[in-house]
Amino acid sequence: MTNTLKGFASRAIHHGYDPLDNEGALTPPLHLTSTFAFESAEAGAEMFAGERQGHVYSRISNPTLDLLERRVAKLEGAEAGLALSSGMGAITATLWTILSPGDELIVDETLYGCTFAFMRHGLAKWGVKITHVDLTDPANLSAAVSEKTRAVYFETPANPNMRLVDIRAVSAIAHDAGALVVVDNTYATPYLTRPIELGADLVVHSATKYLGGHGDLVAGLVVGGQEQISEIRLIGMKDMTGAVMAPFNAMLILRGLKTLALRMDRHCASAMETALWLEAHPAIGTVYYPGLKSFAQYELATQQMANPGGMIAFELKGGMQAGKDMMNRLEMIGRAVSLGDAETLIQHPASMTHSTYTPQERQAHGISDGLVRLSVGLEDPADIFADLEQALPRDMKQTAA
Ligand code: 4LM
Repeated sequence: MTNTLKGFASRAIHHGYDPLDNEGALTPPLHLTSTFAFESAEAGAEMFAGERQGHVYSRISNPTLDLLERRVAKLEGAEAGLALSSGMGAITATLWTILSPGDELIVDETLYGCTFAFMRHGLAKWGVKITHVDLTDPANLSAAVSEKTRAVYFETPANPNMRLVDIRAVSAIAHDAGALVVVDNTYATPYLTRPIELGADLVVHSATKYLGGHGDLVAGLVVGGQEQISEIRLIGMKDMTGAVMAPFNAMLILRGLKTLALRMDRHCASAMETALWLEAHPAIGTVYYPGLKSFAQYELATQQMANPGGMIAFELKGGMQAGKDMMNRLEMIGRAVSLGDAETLIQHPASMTHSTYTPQERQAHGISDGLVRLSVGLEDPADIFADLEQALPRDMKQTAA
């Protein structure tokens, strides 16, 4: 019954778990164990040989992680999932598994700072060719793919400048060229966008963000086809990175998922209000938010995203110094990296999350020095506006509409 539920929120609460299988316990048990006892020496050997199902050791699998993996896979419309120690753990384990020296990885222009560093300064060192292509226009991918292209990787919306990529169009071009498509769905979550249903092969997440939702853990997930996920489990996770998720974190994410739909509705509603408020403020230059009519890819956002999300990027007319001054005056809004928490958080990508790019790389990749990133939290929107209002340059203030 729990596996046939149709609604997203119902699946996020119930999928894969029946209390009657666990003495009626409403909340799934937390399996704090590193290893698992074998019924016999022969049974253990069979498990190692892959001839018998079962848990062997928690770097490979664990029942608490298993429930989380099945639940997130279901929410994403994927066959299988794998839980890892961080978003970077999910990204590195996935790419170490699917790439070999000599392969080309085509990636969008804009990526989260550590993902960019892993590819440009890490993977490239091991003989993988990294080619940046502006994927906001899928035609650019057609021109760039070759028989060496093993995979295409992008974020949508991209961190930090909110660029969108048309998942359906890019997946069709990549597949025609025999390449896999890997999408980082951290910003949108499966509640707003389901890349697998649009043609992607693998979806990675920083579960640290909206999936966990409470700023109390670091974790990652990858979902996709059963065969590929098994390979990532046994190669990228078990042998190459060891980046396994702690069972306690899996339990916290299972708890976070129960309110994902509710939280995302509130994040989106408050972010929409905040984006409109910012756009109307005389001290603010450009606001990048997929729900604004002024957003360059507004049409794509309405097709691909159920709602425009909880993240906003904007520039102050006074440039970088004005942005820093504003951040320093904030009282409720937290000056912190990360995103997707109950608390509204603000950060400066050029000097924080994207300082892994050189200044020249930031310029070439559309990350301006004046950009400020806001993760709109779950507080009352009036308190968010009041804090922004008192922090913005005083001589340019206007009364909020
Ligand atoms: C941040 N982001 O932006 P772990 N993918 C995306 C991300 O935003 C992040 C990761 C992967 C931020 C962290 C400090 C789109 C992280 C990496 O931090 O390894 O769980 O995720 O503020």
